[in-house]
Amino acid sequence: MEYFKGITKIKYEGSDSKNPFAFKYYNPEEKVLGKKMKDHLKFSMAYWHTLVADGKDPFGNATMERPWDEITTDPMEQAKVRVKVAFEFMEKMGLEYFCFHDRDIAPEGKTIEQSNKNLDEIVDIIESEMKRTGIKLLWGTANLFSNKRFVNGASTSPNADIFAFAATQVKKAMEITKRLDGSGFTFWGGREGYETLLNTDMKLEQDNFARFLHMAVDYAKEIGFEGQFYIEPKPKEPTKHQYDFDSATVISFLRKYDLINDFKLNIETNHATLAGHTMNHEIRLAVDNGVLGSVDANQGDLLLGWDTDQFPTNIHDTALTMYEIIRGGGFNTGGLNFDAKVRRSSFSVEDLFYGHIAGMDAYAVGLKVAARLWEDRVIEDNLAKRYSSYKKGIGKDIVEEKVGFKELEKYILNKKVLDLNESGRQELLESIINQYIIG
Ligand code: XLS
Ligand code: NI
Ligand code: NI
Repeated sequence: MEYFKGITKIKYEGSDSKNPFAFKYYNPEEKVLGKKMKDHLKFSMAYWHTLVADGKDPFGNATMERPWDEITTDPMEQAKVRVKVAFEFMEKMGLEYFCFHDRDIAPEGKTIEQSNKNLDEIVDIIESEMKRTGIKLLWGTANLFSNKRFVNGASTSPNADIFAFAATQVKKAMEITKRLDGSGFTFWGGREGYETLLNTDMKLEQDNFARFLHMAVDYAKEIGFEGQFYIEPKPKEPTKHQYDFDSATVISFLRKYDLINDFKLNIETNHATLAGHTMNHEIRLAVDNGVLGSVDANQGDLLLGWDTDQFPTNIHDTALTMYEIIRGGGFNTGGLNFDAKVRRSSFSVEDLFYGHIAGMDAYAVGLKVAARLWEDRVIEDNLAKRYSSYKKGIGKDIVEEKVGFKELEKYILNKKVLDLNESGRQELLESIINQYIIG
């Protein structure tokens, strides 16, 4: 059965094309810095936004018109249809990876045994579709936030039974991720955080969170799951104080609890901006600390204070994001997962294609701009010059840790006239970036 009738595989037609069902910039086989575009970018579909989201918001009901959900009202039968829809969509889009939460792919049952049975049944179908198409699982995860039992968090719940339930759920989610040969497993904080200290033992909650992650690492060893674990930082939403606020917070958490060698970061653009950072700042921190793992590619609306999860279309941002990724050596286990949803007024099936095409084209442009900036060493040469005082003399002694306050005082007293500061040339650099974008 074909679900997207009349839509054929999306092809690259170049920037003059007026065909809305074509890539204007994403040319998967084109080589950039010696590697195919598709292997730099490793685009992935988020199952939850593309197959499950229905356009509900706090003020209105579902708007999405999904003919395949009308075929049956039985949730398991619907889940089976959605697998076929998902793979047809990815094939037509040329998306070679996907990501899911356990509860996106199969409905939760009345008991955990029933939920796991539902998962096994759907995973059978996913497995055969993966074999048929060659599409791979970028990462799996567990939904530890939708059900009301997680109202006070999962591994940071004040209720030990909930901690145990969450462990049981993650155990199964790891098993199916291993079965599908997933290259990663993500922990996004969900409701791991709190609203008020009046009722919260923050130290116990954070200690328990770390205990939970150590259990996951132990279990991965036990079952031979070799995928990469990720933590996905996010501030503010859904709890007021999310424990995984941003890259810096997560890195210090991982160090404190001796998890830094077992986890990398999955960094999301909209979460970066919610934390008051740019995406390139968040990636730079991860790269400099050796923990860049994967990216949830989307964009927020800077005028709104929540996670709008829009498809990325801002090529200035995709260029600077790709620059940091290239500078960090590119993806290993990770990729660019479109954790992005079409607006609730973009309710037709075609919009799912337009959204992904927009995002893939924006990242293709970003990649090409970033590659040229990298090859021409525009930013790197400027940095080398700006910090050159640390390559010689007293600066070299500082970097090599040969001097302390006393030696520096002596140096300054002898020196009398300091070397002049140099302009940071921010506006010049910004206009050069524009020049590279426009071409
Ligand atoms: C929510 C997160 C979520 C994770 C996966 O804001 O981005 O979608 O990526 O649990
Ligand atoms: Ni995400
Ligand atoms: Ni998000």
